[in-house]
Amino acid sequence: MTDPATTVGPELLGRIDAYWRAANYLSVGQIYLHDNPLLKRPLVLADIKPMLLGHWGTTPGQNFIYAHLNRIIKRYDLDMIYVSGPGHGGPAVVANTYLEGSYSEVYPDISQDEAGLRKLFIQFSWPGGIPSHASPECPGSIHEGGELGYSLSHSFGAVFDNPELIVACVVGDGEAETGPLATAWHSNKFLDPVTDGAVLPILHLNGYKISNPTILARIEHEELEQLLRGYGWTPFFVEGEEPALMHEAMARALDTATVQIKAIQKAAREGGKPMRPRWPIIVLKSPKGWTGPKWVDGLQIEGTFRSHQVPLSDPAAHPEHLKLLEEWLASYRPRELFTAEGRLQPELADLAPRGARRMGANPHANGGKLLRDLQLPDYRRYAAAVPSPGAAGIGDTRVLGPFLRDVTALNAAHRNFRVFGPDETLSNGLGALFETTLRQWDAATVANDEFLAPTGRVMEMLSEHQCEGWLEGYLLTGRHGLFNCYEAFIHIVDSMFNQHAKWLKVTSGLPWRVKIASLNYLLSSHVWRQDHNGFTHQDPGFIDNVVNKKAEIVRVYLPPDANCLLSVMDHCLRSRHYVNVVIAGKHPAPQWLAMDAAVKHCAAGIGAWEWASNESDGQPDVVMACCGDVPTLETLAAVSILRRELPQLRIRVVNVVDLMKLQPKSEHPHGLSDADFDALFTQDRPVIFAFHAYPWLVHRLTYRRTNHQNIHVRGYKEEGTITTPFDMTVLNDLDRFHLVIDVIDRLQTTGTPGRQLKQALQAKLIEHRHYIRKHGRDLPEVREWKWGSAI
Ligand SMILES: Cc1ncc(C[n+]2csc(CCOP(=O)(O)OP(=O)(O)O)c2C)c(N)n1
Repeated sequence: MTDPATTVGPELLGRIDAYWRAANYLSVGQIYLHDNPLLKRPLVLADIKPMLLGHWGTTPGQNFIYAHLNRIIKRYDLDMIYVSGPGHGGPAVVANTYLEGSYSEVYPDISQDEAGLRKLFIQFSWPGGIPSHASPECPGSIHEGGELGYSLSHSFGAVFDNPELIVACVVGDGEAETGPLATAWHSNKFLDPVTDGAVLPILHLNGYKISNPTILARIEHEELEQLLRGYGWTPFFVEGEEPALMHEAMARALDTATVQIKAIQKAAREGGKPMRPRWPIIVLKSPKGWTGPKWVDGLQIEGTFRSHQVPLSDPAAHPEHLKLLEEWLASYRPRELFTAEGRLQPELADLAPRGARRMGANPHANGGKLLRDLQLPDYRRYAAAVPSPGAAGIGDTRVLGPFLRDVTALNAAHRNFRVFGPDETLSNGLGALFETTLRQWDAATVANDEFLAPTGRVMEMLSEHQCEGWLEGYLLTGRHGLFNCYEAFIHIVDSMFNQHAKWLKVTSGLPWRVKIASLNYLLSSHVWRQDHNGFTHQDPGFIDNVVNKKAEIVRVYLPPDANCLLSVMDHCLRSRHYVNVVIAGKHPAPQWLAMDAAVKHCAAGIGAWEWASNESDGQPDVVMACCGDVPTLETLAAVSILRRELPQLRIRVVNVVDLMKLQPKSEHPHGLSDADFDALFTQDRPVIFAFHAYPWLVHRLTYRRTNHQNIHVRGYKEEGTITTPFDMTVLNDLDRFHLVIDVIDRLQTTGTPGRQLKQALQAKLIEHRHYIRKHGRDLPEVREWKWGSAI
């Protein structure tokens, strides 16, 4: 490998320094200036924004990195995007995309002249303007970095199946203390140098967080180096504060890293031998708030935590700060950098890459541009046979498995579909995937390992954070995917989901951002069937969090059986710019709808099941509603008892697949109109609603409906343990016997037969309790119950 260091001469480094100064100038301008953008006259108070908001500390380091990345992109003709871990340094990405011209292309109003500069400055952290982070509004960004920790995972997601792409990922040394980032270093064991691109992490060791030192900056140099090597990286350190020396060191490090990346890829791609490379990483140790005010009000600012946000506060209250600000801005020598008209000097503008090579214009960072539709097989071909309701099923996700297998196979050539999961793909019943693909794994393998290969479509690491972050990065760069997870542990990524949903909301309002594929969750091994694991694994609350998010973005589906699951999943994989949550069981369970009926039911999202109901004149005495596979089973079993024991009772069975149907139309695009809701749930009849998750959610969604006061919801009440499947429902009052008792209690009209039935069922519940304790399994009549057998 040649040492490329000597190839960057002083003239070029001098221009890079000027470019860096220009970006720093624009960054300070964004934080402070309301007018006088080129400092053509002395600063006065009226030139300063009334509210000073933003983060300076991280910004000059990121400007430094961006300027140097521009050089290597041009030198090696790299296809590169930039991920800003400390994305709160928004001024840096805005300044750099403005300097390279991509910003003005997206926002022509922010032109590359004095008027545009003025607007650029005013809009930052300004009402009606742009946020202070590397927000979706900023071209080139796939990662806001507001909530720290996900930069490396996003970066790896972006380069999977993008063999020519390199993501330069700035990792904050504070960010590196987060759990997700700490495990993300291991992503290098999952990257195939043949079929994937590369991530070049740049650990930004500026030493401080908001008001604390960072751990990585306060361990010995050798210890940090060992840590990074231990994670399988080859570190290159760029350390100091003297700009001229730092430019030289950074240029050398980047050349070396790029040459190494290219060499690794060449060897792997030509050699044909599986390998796990020790990819390069750069550690940039530079002062926080570099080039900013050194001391203010007797306190050191540059090189300390005090530079994190706005180093010079409120010049109105501190007139001397105005002078300091002017000196600070002038220190970048703006007249050397910009023409009198406010354009970047041509010899500096020339440093930026051209066209789509500019990091703000790279189509990978606007993934919808590259998105191609998935090829989907006809899901009806995978249907479970349902000759009549109640037919035996093998486990709903196990029916879905072959469909996903064939989705994978059909799109293998395009390499644009992956399934992610924290070691649960087999456990969740999706083993059929391994008939066509393997788990991607570049670490060592030994005899008896299963389904591991350097390249594969299934990504499994026991980190829900990585699965989520990888998938988000994969989707944001224009591909498709599915995250399968135990229902209880998807909570681990509650917050990541939040951030992704926010991203989707904002980008859906930006006409230049092209819609991306939806983020699809398949939650299995759910609360009602955690027979192995018990209470720790029982938590259906993820969807409580999900429905907080914008109605335009979130969809929640609870298919009652396998054919409905197939129909729902086909729909989700075709959809764009949503978060779809699908909850489905993996255990053998009765099937209700043949495929044609399932398609119709899922298209409607909710509906009365006439075959299970016995109302004749559209005037039921009671509505038995159910949502989720186990609640549907218990409801139908309850209905069969009611129909047998209280045959005069008129019952309507309503099944809900699409949870958002419950919300009013004004609140969610899927919501039923009030008239339709009333037609299904009546205006005044009791509704016994058996629900998969926490019962309050149904109340939340229906509180405005006419008949809300008559809706009685049974769901998970945080009663769980290792017990029989039926006992789980009993513990939470969701079982068939409780549901029947609920009907009797709500209807005062069942008279003596009702009272006797209630008594018999109460006795049955006691019998159940004794039986399971003695035999370790459910009563024969529960285990062997079949729809139709007892009606
Ligand atoms: C998950 C999360 N926790 C806390 C914060 C609040 N916060 C914003 S910036 C910051 C310090 C970041 O330090 P570092 O990653 O080193 O970035 P830099 O020093 O470059 O600003 C913190 C704690 C956050 N944004 N995200």
